[in-house]
Amino acid sequence: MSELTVGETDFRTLLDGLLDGPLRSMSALERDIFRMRFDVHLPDALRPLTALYGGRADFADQLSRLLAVAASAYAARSPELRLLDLRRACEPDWFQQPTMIGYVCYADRFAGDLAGVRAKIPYLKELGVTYLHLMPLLEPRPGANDGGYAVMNYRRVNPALGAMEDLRELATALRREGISLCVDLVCNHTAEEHEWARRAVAGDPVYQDYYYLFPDRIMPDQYEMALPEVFPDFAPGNFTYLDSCDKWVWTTFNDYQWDLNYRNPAVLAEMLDIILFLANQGVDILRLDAVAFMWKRLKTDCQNQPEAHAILQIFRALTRMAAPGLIFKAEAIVSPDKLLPYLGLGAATHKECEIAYHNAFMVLLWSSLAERRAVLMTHALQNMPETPVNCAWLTYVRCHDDIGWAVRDEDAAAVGLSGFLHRAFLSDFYSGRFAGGFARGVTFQHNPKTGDRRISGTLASLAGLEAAVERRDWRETDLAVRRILLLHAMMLAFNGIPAIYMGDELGLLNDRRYLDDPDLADDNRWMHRPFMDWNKAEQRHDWQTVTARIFQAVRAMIGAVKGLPSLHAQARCHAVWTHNEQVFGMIRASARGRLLALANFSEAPQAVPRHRLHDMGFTGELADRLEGRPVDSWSDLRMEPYQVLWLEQLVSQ
Ligand code: OTU
Repeated sequence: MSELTVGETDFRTLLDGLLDGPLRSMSALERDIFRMRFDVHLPDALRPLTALYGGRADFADQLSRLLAVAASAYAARSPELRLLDLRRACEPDWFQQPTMIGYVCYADRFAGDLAGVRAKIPYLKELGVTYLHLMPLLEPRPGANDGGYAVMNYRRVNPALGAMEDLRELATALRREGISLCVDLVCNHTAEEHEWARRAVAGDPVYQDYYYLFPDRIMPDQYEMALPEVFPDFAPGNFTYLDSCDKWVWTTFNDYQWDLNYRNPAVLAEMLDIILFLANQGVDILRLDAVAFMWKRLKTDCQNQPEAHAILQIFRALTRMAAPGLIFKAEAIVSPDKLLPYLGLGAATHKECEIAYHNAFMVLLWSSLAERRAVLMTHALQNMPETPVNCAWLTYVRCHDDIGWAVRDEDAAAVGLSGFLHRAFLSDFYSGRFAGGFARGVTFQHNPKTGDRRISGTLASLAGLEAAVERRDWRETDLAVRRILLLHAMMLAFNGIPAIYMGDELGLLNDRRYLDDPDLADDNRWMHRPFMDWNKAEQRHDWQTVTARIFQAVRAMIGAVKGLPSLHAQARCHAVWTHNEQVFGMIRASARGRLLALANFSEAPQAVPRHRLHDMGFTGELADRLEGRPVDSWSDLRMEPYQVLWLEQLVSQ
């Protein structure tokens, strides 16, 4: 380490300063607990901190500022949450258990406001939900705000949803019902209306250093040469000219979302303070938005830089001192090799984020459905790096965002496809341009420079329900429902926390009402962020309806997952060849048990040869855990259109 490293004695002085400062009124035991966490986690904070700011003359001051933030948050944490911290230390795999079932919604679209969400806890429990992700709920800028991803005050709840006290009460109510709360933290950028941004515009140099501001286009032009565009359609380019102060500001996303400058340690300290503030409201999981973009480097795409990982590791280590019950979910929609490090690899193993979105799996599911073949998915998943054992994927079949066709050229080539043409096929297929297709999606962000076309649409509409119902075609309706259930069964069987997007459990279709709202109209992702249809939800008890068929089947699957130790997130997930290109297979294997999930991705019946099951070690009497039925052990395995089986051996041989 450099001469700027804080020496051994200084750590003691630092700790003493905390014990005599923010921690002074705590009991001896509480102070000892902090001391212990300080000893354990300080090295994990120092390593990345030195990497980022080790060259600064004020490094020691920056370090003590961060530690003071952690200590103050520790002192402010409620007794109930302190107990929760201890409980999670006793049960570190709490979020990996097969009982973790996620549900994602906008509070207003689901239930009006936070109090409304609380009133809907019985509905969530009926479905079997144990993890609730509420979409951005901190105070956004007025008008267009990218679905809440443009925050102007991180310490205030969006007044339309309630107050911070309502969030606290909701978190407590959920916890008592066994539901963990996940909330978004938009840590890459703020709204241009945030106080920091306003002060920057007013000329305050302290706050100008919170963002990437440039006096002219010289640097922006250089950066642009290697930068992609996230919203090429409604927010082209990555910089925005500010009339108010004659400067250019870095805006990766919309022009009102200003990227934060983490080269400035003050920004890191502010964000840590916000993280711990939210932890102390009772939030269990923070979804860290757009983490890949948090560090910029010339001549790169400014994503996945080592320093972005260092920032997350600092957050992780210091949060473990103050509020160790809180875990992190990385929102990094990047290729698998770039994604794995967000779960912590090498020296950072178990020291970064606990959860990350498995975008590739989601995309491959849709790709297999369109192709009626699982070859690409099998190959691509087999070539993914190993998942670290103490983590969980967030598995999903769609979310509030569009679907981008992240199929890698090398994976496509390996199975005889052209990556470019296959992605074009998927865009055509899901936007309804492909003859014989079932999907009703809409193109999102066509990029003429790259040919890239992403897709918007609800699960049910993309899976064919909208077209089938419109045509009153009952055979097609049946097939669409089967597709919807297949996708749910796949995300439930993969390793991680499955997250159902609100309304998919009822088969809600594309909602075009967003077109009437000028703040939303140019962003068709709102089409698949529908308002909850509580009248339709009532139909879930009427077995004759499509709604009930979907809801009750999803609910039954959730019930089945919860009773299957073999689906614990620590169990590895291997894609396997089934000797039938239409049937995808994956094995979940660990000391807890072995389960073979099979899915027929075609609308025709299929068979898997019995000898193939034997090869994979499934020899004895088998049971399908999804339907709770024994399976004939002698003949080849027959599968209905779009059927999924979760096979386990009854007695090990
Ligand atoms: C995230 O998106 C959010 O999920 C989006 O809703 C926001 O618009 C965006 O950040 C800005 O806050 O940043 O790491 O398909 O996946 O925009 C990737 C593109 C992101 C999205 C991407 C994503």
